[in-house]
Amino acid sequence: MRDGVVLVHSSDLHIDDLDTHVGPKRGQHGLVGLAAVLALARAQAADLVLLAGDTFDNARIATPVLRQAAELLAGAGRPVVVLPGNHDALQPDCLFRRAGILDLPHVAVLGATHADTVLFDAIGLEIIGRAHHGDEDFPPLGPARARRARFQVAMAHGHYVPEPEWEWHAHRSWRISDAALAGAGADYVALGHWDRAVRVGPDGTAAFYSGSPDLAGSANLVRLTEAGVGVTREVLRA
Ligand SMILES: [Mn+2]
Repeated sequence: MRDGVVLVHSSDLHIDDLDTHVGPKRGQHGLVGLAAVLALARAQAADLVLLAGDTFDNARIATPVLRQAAELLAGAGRPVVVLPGNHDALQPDCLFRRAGILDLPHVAVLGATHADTVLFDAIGLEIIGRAHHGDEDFPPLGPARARRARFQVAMAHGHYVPEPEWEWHAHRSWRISDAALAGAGADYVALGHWDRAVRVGPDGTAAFYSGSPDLAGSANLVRLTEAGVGVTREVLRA
């Protein structure tokens, strides 16, 4: 077993049909972002890739676009853990199935291929996360869980709200509190739902939004070792 584990964390790729989302708000297609994230993982020899929600923009995406995404994932060369977000929530006629992604042996889709935990025994890593299943509100980050591996990473797709603003944001769904982040007990919390890359939460908690590839222009490179966690933002190249 190596000394540590290297992860690439991205989110909010919003892959959509090819003729949409190419205006000023989203200047780069989600498939380009996905290719760039996987290229970064390859260049860094990352152990695995985390996609923390809204990989896809909506459930109506044309099947050929879904197939292109599946082809990129098929060539990832390493495990990929996908957390369904509010834009790509799990549904009975799930887009991940239509894409063929559920058939890829090295791709885990939380809530579909795995309930809420993916264990990588060989590298001593456990990934936990609660998938979105629809529009209903729920706490995206669960309580601390007993460890089954030396490293534990939590994924969550939702809206971080600092303690003083909690009530002001009562209208929002999928709020993530300081208490939830502090109580998660994970070595790293991989967040999605925001387009910008930012660290959030109380001191002593390694909780990061990666931001989207097209707006942040980067992904998070996470190194977990016995000494702690190191996080850097890495520029993505198309
Ligand atoms: Mn979202």
